[in-house]
Amino acid sequence: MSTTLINDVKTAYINTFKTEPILIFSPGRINIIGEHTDYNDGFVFPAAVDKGIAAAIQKSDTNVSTAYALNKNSRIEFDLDKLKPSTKGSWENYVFGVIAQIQNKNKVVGNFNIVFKGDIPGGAGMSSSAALENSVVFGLNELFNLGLTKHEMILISQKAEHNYVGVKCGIMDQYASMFGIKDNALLLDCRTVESNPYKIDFKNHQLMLINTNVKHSLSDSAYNDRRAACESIAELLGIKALRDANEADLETIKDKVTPENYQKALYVIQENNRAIEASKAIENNDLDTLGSLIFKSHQGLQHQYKVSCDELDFLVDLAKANTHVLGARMMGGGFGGCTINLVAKSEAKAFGEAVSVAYKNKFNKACSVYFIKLSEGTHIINN
Ligand code: GAF
Repeated sequence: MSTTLINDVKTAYINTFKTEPILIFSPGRINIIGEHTDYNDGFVFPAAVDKGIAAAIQKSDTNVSTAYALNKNSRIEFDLDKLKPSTKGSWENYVFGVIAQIQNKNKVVGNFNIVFKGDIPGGAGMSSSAALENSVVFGLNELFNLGLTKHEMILISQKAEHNYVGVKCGIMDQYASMFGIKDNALLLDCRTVESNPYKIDFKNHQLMLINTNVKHSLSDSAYNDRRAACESIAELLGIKALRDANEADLETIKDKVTPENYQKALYVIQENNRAIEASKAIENNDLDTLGSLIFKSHQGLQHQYKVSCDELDFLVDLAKANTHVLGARMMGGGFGGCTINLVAKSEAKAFGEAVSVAYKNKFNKACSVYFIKLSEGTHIINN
């Protein structure tokens, strides 16, 4: 976690509002494997990271509330009694959405001011949005003694995303951001919303992210379309969610669905199994198996679920061609953002440099390489 980030929001808060704020850090996340399985009630394997959102928040004694996005130098005042979704794509929807969901639970929020700043680039697929939502709900819970549990808070964050942002996301991002444990990844069962921590020490290997620095449009609608397709197939199968199906079940309705949707459902069933197998591979310290599951996951996301893009595929192909990379795949919703790579520590820097040159030559654009630490979930920073 960057102390500069914390100092920046604190200084901006004090300069603007002349009082001492509560400080919160809410992390983004990575996901080792289990992509697009969360809204199918399946398994995912995320971890909170040391990048995210720092927020300074305090009650206001005026009759308006203020939110100040420091990265964008954008500040808005609003009336808590007149909240409605703002223009699609605008950052204030994350804040408004959370407040509106808290109000829906008949909890009373008073006027407040919040200043926040993040160090996750937008569109990186590392869930800066869940980090922001969680920082707001966590801060308001603290300020107004709302008595919300962490589980209630993440459901509020998720609903904010559904109703105000317009993305029918699963629970993975909000969960990982809220419940992260230092040095651990969490095997999360998205049906029970309970997880098992796995201490991650890959010895001579490490995780490395490469950001394509692209975010293709239509990703939100494509996301919602995929979710709807999965739900309709589950309905056809007479089950609650695709997590309850196996490949043989799917075979029985093959002629009732389009070949495209069949492949999507097959991907979800297979990816769910891969997430569980990955946890066993980690338990057995079998990084070759873990790596090959990660490559297979990308294969499925690219060809079956069809949420990848040229830039991501290019990065994964480079990883495949490098014997020091055991596994690589796109991470998050898709259509841009980062790849996650399991790479030999001694070769990570050289791999990052080689990829950067090749990517620039191919797309005339820079990619970015991140080495992340697995970190604690949303928490208060004591001054
Ligand atoms: C996005 C969503 F927000 C998550 O809920 C999850 O579905 C992910 O895409 C894909 O695994 O990050």
